[in-house]
Amino acid sequence: MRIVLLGAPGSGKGTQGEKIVEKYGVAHISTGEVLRAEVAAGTELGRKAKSIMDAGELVSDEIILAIAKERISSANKGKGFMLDGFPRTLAQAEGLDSMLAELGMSLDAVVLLQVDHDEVLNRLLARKRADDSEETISKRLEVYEAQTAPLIIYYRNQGKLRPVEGVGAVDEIFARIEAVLDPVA
Ligand code: B4P
Repeated sequence: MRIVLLGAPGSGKGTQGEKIVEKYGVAHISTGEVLRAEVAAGTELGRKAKSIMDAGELVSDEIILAIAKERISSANKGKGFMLDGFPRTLAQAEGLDSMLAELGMSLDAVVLLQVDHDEVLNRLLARKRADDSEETISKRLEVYEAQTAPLIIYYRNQGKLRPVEGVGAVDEIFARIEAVLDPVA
C-alpha cells in the first residue's frame, strides 16, 4: 500500500500516522521527522533547515525531494509506505509522481485529514514544539493555505483523494481512516 497523509499543520498526521503504520505495516516516511533529526544531529542540512522551520516556512523542494527519494527507494521492498507531511507543494507532488513512475509505482490513496483553523491553532499552541510559537504557527497555516491546499484539487483530479473528518477522539478518527484504507490494503 502506498499512501499520502495530507492535512494542515496540527491536523494529526503524526498522531494518525503512527496508528496506520502499526495496523498496515507500511514504512513511515515523515519529512518533518527527518528534518528534526538532522537539526538534533547538527548536520549541515539541519543547520540550514532549522531557521526555515523556526520561521514557519517550507524547506526547499530540492532538499525535500532528495530526502523523499532516498527513503522511498529503501522502503520499496516491504509492504509499501505512508508519506506524512510530504508532498507539501505542487512541485513536490509532481516530483513524487515522476519518481514513482520511474520505479513503476503509483499512489493508492491520499488521506486528507480535515480540521478547521481554530482547532489546529489550539492544538499547536498546546503542543509547544520548538516551531510552535504563535507567530510561527500563523505563518505555517498561511503557507499551508497558499502552497499545500492546492494539492487537494490535484489529488481530487487524479481520483485519489479520501477526505476524513479529523476532529474527535484519536480512535474515532482512526476508525474513519480504516474505512477508507481497508479496501486499498
Ligand atoms: P511536520 O513534522 O509535518 O508537522 P506538523 O504538520 O506540524 O504536524 P502534524 O500534522 O503531524 O500534527 P500532530 O500529529 O503532531 O512539519 C514540521 C515542519 O517541517 C514544517 O513546518 C516545515 O518547515 C518542515 N517540513 C516538513 N515537511 C516538509 C515538506 N514536505 N516540504 C517543506 N518543508 C517541510 O498533531 C498536532 C497536535 O495535535 C499534537 O499535540 C497532538 O497530540 C494533537 N492531536 C492530534 N490528534 C488530536 C485529536 N484528535 N484531538 C486533539 N488533539 C489532537
